Amino acid sequence: MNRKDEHAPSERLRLHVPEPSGRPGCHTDFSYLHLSTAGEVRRPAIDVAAAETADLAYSLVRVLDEEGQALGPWAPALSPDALRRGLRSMLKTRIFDGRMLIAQRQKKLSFYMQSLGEEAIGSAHAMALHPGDMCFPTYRQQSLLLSRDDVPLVEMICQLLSNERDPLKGRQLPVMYSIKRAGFFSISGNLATQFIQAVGWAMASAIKGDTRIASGWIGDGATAESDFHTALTFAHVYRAPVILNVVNNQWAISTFQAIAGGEGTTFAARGSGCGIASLRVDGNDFLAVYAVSQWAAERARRNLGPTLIEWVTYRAGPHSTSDDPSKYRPADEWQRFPLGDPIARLKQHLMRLGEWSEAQHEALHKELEAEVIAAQKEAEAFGTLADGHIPSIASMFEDVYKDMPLHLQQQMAEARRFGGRD
Ligand SMILES: Cc1ncc(C[n+]2csc(CCOP(=O)(O)OP(=O)(O)O)c2C)c(N)n1
Ligand SMILES: [Mg+2]
Repeated sequence: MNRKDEHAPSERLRLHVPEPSGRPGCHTDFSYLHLSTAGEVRRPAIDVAAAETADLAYSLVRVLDEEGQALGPWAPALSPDALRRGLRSMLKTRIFDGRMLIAQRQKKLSFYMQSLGEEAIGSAHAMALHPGDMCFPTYRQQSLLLSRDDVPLVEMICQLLSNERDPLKGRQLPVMYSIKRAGFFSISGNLATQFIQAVGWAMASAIKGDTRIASGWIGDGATAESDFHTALTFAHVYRAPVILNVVNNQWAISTFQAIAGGEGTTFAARGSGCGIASLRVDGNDFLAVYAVSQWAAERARRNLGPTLIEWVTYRAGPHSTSDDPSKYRPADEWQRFPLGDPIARLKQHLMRLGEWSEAQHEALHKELEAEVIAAQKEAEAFGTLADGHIPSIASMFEDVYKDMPLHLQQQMAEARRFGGRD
């Protein structure tokens, strides 16, 4: 054998390109999710070392079983009133999303993004936070706002309509709210920035000796951004008081979560690899979401460090009003998703406890629908995109500098000359 033969390659090299197991017309095989049974996964001590949570990054914390029973060490002690409040937040979010979607189709707003199927995550997480804590959400955490009593629906709808009462003056895309008093940081369209901002804010809170914690949000797809990894390093090194939420809803527009790296491992495992306590949790289980959020918040408040949580869920609607999912996934995929519908699951649990009935559910649905319709009517009186009641062209140039510099004055005059209305 000469030297050349010795090093001859035995196989042509190739790359692995992950593919979803289902496509339009072909059912998804959801065995890739690797589920645990309800009540099975252990609950570690609050001061557990990050390295000792490694197994929790590969299992799935679940509380509610198929029959609606709450099982195991993560079952939280929530009163029936608190559970009914949670159900109300989720239902309100779903009804709000449904109405705003129709309003977009009626051209009253330019764009909308639903959180259909993901309502438990923000609704339960919000219950674990304190006033003054700060969330750095993406565009799919409206349930964080809709579960609060101090954010009027009219204010949210005016933002969506970009009308004259829009607190953001039409400068943000609809759904990109900014409500500081509600602990809801301005949504940035640049994904993954939420994570570095949340960690930075949490570090600042600790530097100031404050008691407020941060909660950062990211989707499965956006974890592929370098900001995600930078945020984990800072959070780990300085033990920042932050909760790092990864919402794995299986899709990033038309891209399956495996393309962002969820195939051979989990998104939660990214956290434990970085020395951060990490858990993978059933995001459609209101009780599991509350219990794990509460655990992570307590760790942050007690200077025990950051926690990364992968919420496993399913984006049941299109990515946005500009998307058509029938092009890339089976139409009935949500019905077949093994973690079910978060609203139906909490409803079933409450009914099992004897604390809820079909009649109460129907009445709540009607009441919330009337509330959303009334707020929409009130907000529309301040204008919609369809009737042209939008902020003046001048508002594009205002509020940037204390005194408008000459070049902006010139550009504003030019915009007006070329037909911009005041
Ligand atoms: C840095 C960055 N890259 C790309 C985009 C375009 N974009 C908007 S939404 C989206 C998909 C994000 O998917 P994921 O993070 O899984 O969140 P989801 O929409 O599923 O909630 C992309 C690629 C963006 N907004 N920001
Ligand atoms: Mg996603």
